[in-house]
Amino acid sequence: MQLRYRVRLFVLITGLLGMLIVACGGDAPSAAPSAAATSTTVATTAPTTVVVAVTPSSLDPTAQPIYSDVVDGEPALAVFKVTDRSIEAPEHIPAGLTTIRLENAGTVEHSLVIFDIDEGHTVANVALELTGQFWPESWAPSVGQVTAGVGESSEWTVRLKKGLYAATDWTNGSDSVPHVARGVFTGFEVSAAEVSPVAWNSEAVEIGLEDFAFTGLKDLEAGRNDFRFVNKSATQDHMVGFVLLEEGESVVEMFGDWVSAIYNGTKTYEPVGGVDWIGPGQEVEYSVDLDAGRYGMVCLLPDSHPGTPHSNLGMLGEFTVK
Ligand SMILES: [Cu+2]
Repeated sequence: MQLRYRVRLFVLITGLLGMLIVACGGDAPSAAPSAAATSTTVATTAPTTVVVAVTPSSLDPTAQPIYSDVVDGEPALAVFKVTDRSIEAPEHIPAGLTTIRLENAGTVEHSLVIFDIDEGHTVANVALELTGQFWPESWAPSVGQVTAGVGESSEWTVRLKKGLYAATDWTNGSDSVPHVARGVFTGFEVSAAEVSPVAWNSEAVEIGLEDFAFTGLKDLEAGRNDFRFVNKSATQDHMVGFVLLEEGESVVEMFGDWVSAIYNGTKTYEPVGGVDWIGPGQEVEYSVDLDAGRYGMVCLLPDSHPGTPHSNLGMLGEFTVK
């Protein structure tokens, strides 16, 4: 588990460094993460053998519906079943508070990110952009990303508004090819107005995501904890990653100089989940079971310019669960 997470974060950070290099070149104003990095080298160019699938993965017309209507004031549930080559998902979802669930039916770890696409752009545009190592933030802001191991699921809740959305996994497979280039993407339409609006969970612990700090952290009780992450930045994507700290460890020591730490290759830690790529102004809900212990909260996403991880800029926190 620890090794897996270290490798995954290593892939992330090499992606960030690829982006930094692109950004310094001055030709990527949208701050594009590299989707081509591997776990052993810092790749700065896209694989040349990628065949881009430009149509959404096909849906099995006989499959059971995987969108459930709202029940008892709860958010609706939309299930995204991700394999190594496709995403099976609802094509239409009514507007409103919706829980997006990633079910990993593949043979490797998968992530699921959702983009809210501006008019005039398509799902294929998003897939091509990500395959070419560009992040489509100026015309398709992301509304969150979660990750799940083989046979596992992970979910978060967002308020969907009318429009076209893309769902994909842009992270690399074990062959260093981004899953999006293998056909792991699809699109869905969110229709019109909410029929009966569902409110955010008023009991949730609200965590503010600011440039560059977490606000609202407090000590919690063991068990299921409900959070609402509110990105208060006008320009930056942020994430919340939970990590379990061992006796005597501090999150600043662990992540305060994340770029150096990852290249030392000596630090391991216990992942406890979280939500990545929450776009500017977005708010999401996320629930997680926490055992008693000390936890760190980290944002490892890159500053738009020059690409420094937010953790290096102070976006770190600690709390205790009793
Ligand atoms: Cu951040």
